[in-house]
Amino acid sequence: MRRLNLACALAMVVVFAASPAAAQWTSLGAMSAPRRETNGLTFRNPQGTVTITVVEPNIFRVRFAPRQQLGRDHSYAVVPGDRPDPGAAFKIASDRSVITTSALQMTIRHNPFRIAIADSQGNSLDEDDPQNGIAFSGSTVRVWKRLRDDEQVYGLGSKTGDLNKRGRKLGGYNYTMWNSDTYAYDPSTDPIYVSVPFFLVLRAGRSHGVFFDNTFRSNFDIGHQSAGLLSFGADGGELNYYFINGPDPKSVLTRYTSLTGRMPLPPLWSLGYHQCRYSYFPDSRLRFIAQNFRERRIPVDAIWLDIHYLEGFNPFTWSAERFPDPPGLMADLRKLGLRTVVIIDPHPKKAPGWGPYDSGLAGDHYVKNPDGSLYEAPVWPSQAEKDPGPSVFPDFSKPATREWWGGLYAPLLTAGVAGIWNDMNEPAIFDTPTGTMPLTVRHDNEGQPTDHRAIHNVYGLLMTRATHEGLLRLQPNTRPFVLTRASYAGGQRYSAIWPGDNVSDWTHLRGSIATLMGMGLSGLSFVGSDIGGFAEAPSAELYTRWLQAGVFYPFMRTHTAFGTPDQEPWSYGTYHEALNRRAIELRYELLPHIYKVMREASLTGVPALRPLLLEFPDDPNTYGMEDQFMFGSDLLVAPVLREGMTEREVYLPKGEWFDYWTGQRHRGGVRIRVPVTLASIPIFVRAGGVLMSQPVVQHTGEMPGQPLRLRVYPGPPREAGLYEDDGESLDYTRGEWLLRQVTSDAAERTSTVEIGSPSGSYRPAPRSLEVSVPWAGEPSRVVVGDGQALPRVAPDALRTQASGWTVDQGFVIVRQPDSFGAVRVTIER
Ligand code: MIG
Repeated sequence: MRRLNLACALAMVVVFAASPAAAQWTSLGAMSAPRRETNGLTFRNPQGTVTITVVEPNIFRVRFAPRQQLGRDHSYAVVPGDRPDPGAAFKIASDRSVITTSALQMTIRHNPFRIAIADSQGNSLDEDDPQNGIAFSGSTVRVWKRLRDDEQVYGLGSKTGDLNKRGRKLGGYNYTMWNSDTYAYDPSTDPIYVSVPFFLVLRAGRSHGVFFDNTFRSNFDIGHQSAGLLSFGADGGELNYYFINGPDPKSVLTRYTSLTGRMPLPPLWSLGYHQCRYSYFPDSRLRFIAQNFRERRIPVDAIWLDIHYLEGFNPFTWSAERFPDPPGLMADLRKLGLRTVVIIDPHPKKAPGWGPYDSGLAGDHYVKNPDGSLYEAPVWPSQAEKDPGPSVFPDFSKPATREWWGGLYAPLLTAGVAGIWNDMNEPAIFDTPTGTMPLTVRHDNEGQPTDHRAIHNVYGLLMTRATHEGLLRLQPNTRPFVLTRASYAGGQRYSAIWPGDNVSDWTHLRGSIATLMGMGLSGLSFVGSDIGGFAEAPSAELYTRWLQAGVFYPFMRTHTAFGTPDQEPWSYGTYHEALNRRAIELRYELLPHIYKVMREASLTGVPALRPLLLEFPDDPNTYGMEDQFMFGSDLLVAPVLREGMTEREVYLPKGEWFDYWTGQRHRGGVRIRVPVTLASIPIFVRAGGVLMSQPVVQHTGEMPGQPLRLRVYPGPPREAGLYEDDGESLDYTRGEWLLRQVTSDAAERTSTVEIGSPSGSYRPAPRSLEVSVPWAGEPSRVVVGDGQALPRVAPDALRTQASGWTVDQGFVIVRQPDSFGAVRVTIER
């Protein structure tokens, strides 16, 4: 199976390599003076039409079609909405037009037609290549731009290989967008499951991005065919791209996600640990797994049902034999604090007389052949033991179909399902050379019918949209949880995304970091790879290391393929069970912090799991760094990613850092060597950082009433927001949250931690607040507020006291009831 896939991938690359050479490109040539539009310009000549629009002062949009009129202005990625007048100035001369905003200047030379963008000081950021510029060939459109030696390129969605996309040599163009079911892919497989035609350029700390909003098969050449050129284009549709200014890479992401939307705040339970396999069945097996977690005291929040829970692999059914009482099972799991997530694929069986099939037919919801007949094809239901048959496929590009599909989840929710897993939505089809639908099948395309070439890459996105919107309609005050395999730019609005069928080997563990960081740099914040690897089986050591790295995957789930050995945290003997428990416990200790960072990501589009370059864009050492990462802006994580290590090198950027485990202080700007054991997860905290944590809980339902622990690391005064809400409902969108700012100040003789007055109307259950500060030696006094000195107690006694302080392992810990209001703690030397 694996071989076969590789062979297919190679064949595709070869076919593709031939096409650019064969293409006869027609360049745009000369344009005469443009027509002035609201916030833009239109250029037209016999070859085609170009419009330039100022979206906002930091975003320009360029559209080109080799026709006299542009098509419908429509996007599945860009969030509609009115924007304020960008206040652009236009100067039109005979040979050139210049558009100036408060941040950017675009110069358009008319003959030959070339675009160049500079910042307001005139520093060039992006330029069409003098030789090529915009061109077309048949229905193919493309643009060539200059690529400088010192430009790094990131993003492009879910990709294998290096974080830095420049310099990859695979033959042909080097990155393709065409959602593909690529079981057991390897580091050179491209494309895989998700298409995000967005990239971010970083040059000496200065950053901008380009979003090519075209859903056809597209490709990006990053200095491969010619070292000084970056080009991108698609097999159809318009050349429709946005230039997005920085100047820092975080701003690029914030602006990119102002166009394509942001991840909504996930339910807290979905940030806990998930246990999955292909497949847990029958029901007694699920109960057994759940009981093991609880008896072995290994925290977990969700257990997953893969395709064997279904009757004949048909979505929206239950196997009566394996799962005779789904509501009873799920209620019992819920009593153990476990939620259930079930898989739903986009291929209902063609089964006349079965409700969902019939209602889809009656509503005209299925993809059709060009002659108007139903498109039918074999997917999982064709492999059913009893009564196998072909499937039909919802046309998610039709709004009414999305609504119908969303409604089909009602019985699952009623039965107690908490989350939905959408798989196979590239879409994957069995027994065809391409693995997907014929390019000729018909889609509604929101009222402008088209064929599969235009819809393929958004099929998964639109399925998750149907699911997400359906869940919200059915349970309007519950945050939906959806996981998908395929998606497109903007997919972050509807679901978490996992990069499919990886392999249980060390290369894949290492590769997951670059892939997930690349997804984060493409607007996809809620991501995680299959822990332990999907295909094949990990060694005990590999599984432990993978769980340790997975503590910092935004989405943390173990998953493995059909027929592989058991892959539960206890499947590798008691020694590894203890290590695995400890890794998952760390996830739960840090969950308040993870939640707070995810909430920030939902507001800014800056991903939780992020490459160092996002925090240190001026430091070239970070540009290719993919074996360590940041979680939020305060935690630097350097998991052990190689077998048999006793030491690992960690790069600490300029500034001061604290070892998370020992409190030891390190000056940055250096590489250090950290001794490691099988238990080690090297983590460093940036000086000035504030971490929220809690004692270990077995699931998120146990969090209310737990003490909130704040670890405050002295450093350059920084503000940190402590965010909390009910973790489950949408009340937070109506002000039901608790947000407090923490500032800290370390002087020679005193250290002060100040928690500001709260905003928002949410208040957690009564609990203690524990503030810890790294501290060498013995404090003389600890004072709360304006004067009350707290009693000193022994470390063991602290947790039984309402208030007091102690010194423990390099930290002063101060405990008192959380008033949920402003409070100041002063520690005196
Ligand atoms: O053809 O549902 O990537 O996670 O376990 C395989 C069975 C279909 C592929 C997914 C994988 C899942 C599996 N699915």
